[in-house]
Amino acid sequence: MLRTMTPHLTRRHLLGLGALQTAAALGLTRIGPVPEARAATAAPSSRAAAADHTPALVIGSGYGSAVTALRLGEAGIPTLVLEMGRLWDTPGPDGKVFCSTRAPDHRSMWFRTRTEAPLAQFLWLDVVNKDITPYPGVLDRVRFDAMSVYVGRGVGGGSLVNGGMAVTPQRAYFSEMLPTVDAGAMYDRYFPLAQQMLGVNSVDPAWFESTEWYRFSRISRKHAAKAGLKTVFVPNVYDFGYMQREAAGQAVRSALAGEVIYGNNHGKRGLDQTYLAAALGTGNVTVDTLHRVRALRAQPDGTYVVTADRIDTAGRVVGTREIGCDRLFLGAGSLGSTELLLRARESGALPDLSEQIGKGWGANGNVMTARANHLWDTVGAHQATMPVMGIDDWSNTANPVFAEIAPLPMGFEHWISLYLAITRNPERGTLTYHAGTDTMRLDWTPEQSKVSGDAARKLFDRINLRNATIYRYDLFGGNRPVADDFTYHPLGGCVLGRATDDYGRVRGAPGVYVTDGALVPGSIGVNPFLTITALAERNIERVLAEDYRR
Ligand code: FAE
Repeated sequence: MLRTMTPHLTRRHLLGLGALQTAAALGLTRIGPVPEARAATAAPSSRAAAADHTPALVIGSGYGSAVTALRLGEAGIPTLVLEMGRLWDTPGPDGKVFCSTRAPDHRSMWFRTRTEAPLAQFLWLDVVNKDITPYPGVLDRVRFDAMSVYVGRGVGGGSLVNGGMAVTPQRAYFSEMLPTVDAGAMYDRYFPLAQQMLGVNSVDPAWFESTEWYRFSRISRKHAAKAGLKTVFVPNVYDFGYMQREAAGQAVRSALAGEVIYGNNHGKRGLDQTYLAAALGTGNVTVDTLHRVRALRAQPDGTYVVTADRIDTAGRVVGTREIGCDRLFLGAGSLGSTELLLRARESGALPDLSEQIGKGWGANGNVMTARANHLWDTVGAHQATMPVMGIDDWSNTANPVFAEIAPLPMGFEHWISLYLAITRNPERGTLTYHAGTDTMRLDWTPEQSKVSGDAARKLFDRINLRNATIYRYDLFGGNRPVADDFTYHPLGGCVLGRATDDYGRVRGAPGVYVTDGALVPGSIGVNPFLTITALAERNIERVLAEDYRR
């Protein structure tokens, strides 16, 4: 089932979407290659991939992986993508691929018996989370001692569950975080390329001003302005033309039906409809789902072997595969890629990996907070789930904060203004591997999170003071007005220029590359997927030009 139409569909996209639909219809865990697409590929590879060996292997199917798979496929290199989650393209008995935030079921979370939504309570009551049957659901919450991390699972990674905000970082801060990257090339070429490929668009300002669905944003804008703060529109990959048709009753509702963190059935351009569809359309890319990579090792001839467990929808390991590859691209996300490299280093499988693996991890300064409005400042029972506006106080050197005005689509008036603040937190944690339990830990303390929480509070104290409003204490558990102990934006662990060279080549393992959010050193000042995509484009271009010409 095609969830939404991508604009400017190329023949390659259509071929790839066909492969996705075929796999979904037949219930296959292997997607592609499409025979027609192979024939249409301009530069067919001279090296066919043997069953247990592939020229290029990509782990994960999020932003970094999807970019890498497309560019490898276009270059005619047979590429196998291994993704631990499932393909999200088959409707359940209710006719929908994904469940909504208001009625979560087994599809919502990765092997849980109860959902673990970011907002745990309402009026201090445990009414948000629901009991569910364990299943490879689309959202995971990875819990460490003092921080938990939300990630997407499935073909498309985080693009399946995220809020779609596609934000370009401030150039000065980008250069501060990634000083060895040529910012000119990024801002002139790779950010625009990523925007175009991901289908980034913006809400029509006139519609925004008039629609009931964004009343919550306008109220927060008014309160920010009263405190002398500037707001900006934030671009998104959700198709706003589709959203306007939803509002007009001409299209099936998705963003206007409470769908977001457990997936969108329509309107959102996930990677399975953009980069991954185009990658499959090259005819050189295959995706194997429900394959969880557990180990990597080097062969004496300079190739690599990956060990992957095949799991079923009950979570049982139903087989194990050993797959050889000439080159290995890690795109399992900040946590996934770092864990694989740490385990390989500590187990002696890749002993020459840098001591920098695991370092430089950060939560992008994430903080959620909520304010209680006056009775006359209604936020509306109807709220679109895609945020389109942020309070931009990043240039305030005393307390830089970029705070998105987040929806809380409960279907009734609740007078709550909700925010996801991104703060400039210089604290970094370290990921470490413990062989006895075969687990990865995050060395991160509540004090390190407090730096983010305090910065967010400074901004919202100011807004509350000017508007004579207060925080909500009933939403995050423990009577807290801010939640700084979870993140949607895990970054770092294999930082560019430290654990890798300046293009993601892993130090101490020639032919192994990191492609994802693990490259970004803990903070980027805005929501990160556009940066991860643009950086992956830059890196794979260089790798194809240099490493494949040798
Ligand atoms: P990611 O997209 O996480 O993909 C990694 C993939 O690897 C996943 O599909 C995993 O299942 C898979 N994987 C992991 N380990 C293994 C393994 N061992 N074997 C096989 N497969 C594996 O990586 N960012 C924005 O810019 N804007 C937003 O509006 C936004 N909202 C968000 C809302 C939510 C609820 C969440 C969770 C995140 C949000 N993010 C947002 C963050 C964004 O989705 C995230 O930065 C990117 O998805 C990270 O991209 P990566 O390529 O690093």
